[in-house]
Amino acid sequence: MQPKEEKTFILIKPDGVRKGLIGEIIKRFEQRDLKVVAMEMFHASRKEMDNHYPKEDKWVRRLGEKTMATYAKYGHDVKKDFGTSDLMRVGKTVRGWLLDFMSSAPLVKVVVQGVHAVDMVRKIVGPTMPYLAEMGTIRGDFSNDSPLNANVERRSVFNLVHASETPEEAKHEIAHWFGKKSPIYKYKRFGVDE
Ligand code: IDP
Ligand code: MG
Repeated sequence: MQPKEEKTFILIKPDGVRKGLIGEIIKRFEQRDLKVVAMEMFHASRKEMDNHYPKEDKWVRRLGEKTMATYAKYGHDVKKDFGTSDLMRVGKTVRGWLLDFMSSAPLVKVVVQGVHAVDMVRKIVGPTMPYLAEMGTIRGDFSNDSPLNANVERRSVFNLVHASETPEEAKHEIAHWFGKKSPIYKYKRFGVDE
């Protein structure tokens, strides 16, 4: 595979769609010379979202760890909100909130292609927690959500966009959301491919 054929997967989350940010979000990938090669609006079922997010213990535990770290940082009692301090159980609860949120309104699925597409898109999107994301990133410019707030409200962090974290994750997610019915396109982009 040529470096500029690297692809990554993006989902504009319900908050991104409902804030009217579809165009703004896609613009930021395009302006960084990434090429949109597939795109569609759809409403995901909870089951589809369940197959999208990894189910492995390792991923669920990491989600639990992230949540517990926020509780420790702000001196809050994880047992009070979650009824447990078990990493897997906390992770499973947060994963459940994520499935509920992601199936609550339409999403836009996008595949973009370009050199270092996976890392470049993560950089443009910004880190997971909007309140920590730098201005200039999508999450830093359009949201101020924090897990402190989200966990108390028993919902996932609203951070506008999902983007694959590794080329392996991108491969799995592109295969999951784009099949024969939703093709990936090939075309030459001015200034990039010629
Ligand atoms: P990412 O979206 O930046 O890749 P992940 O760690 O993969 O972040 O987490 C998936 C999603 O789970 C996040 O985008 C966010 O919406 C949600 N999330 C992560 N940590 C928490 C938490 O502590 N409370 C509520 N939701 C969380
Ligand atoms: Mg992730």
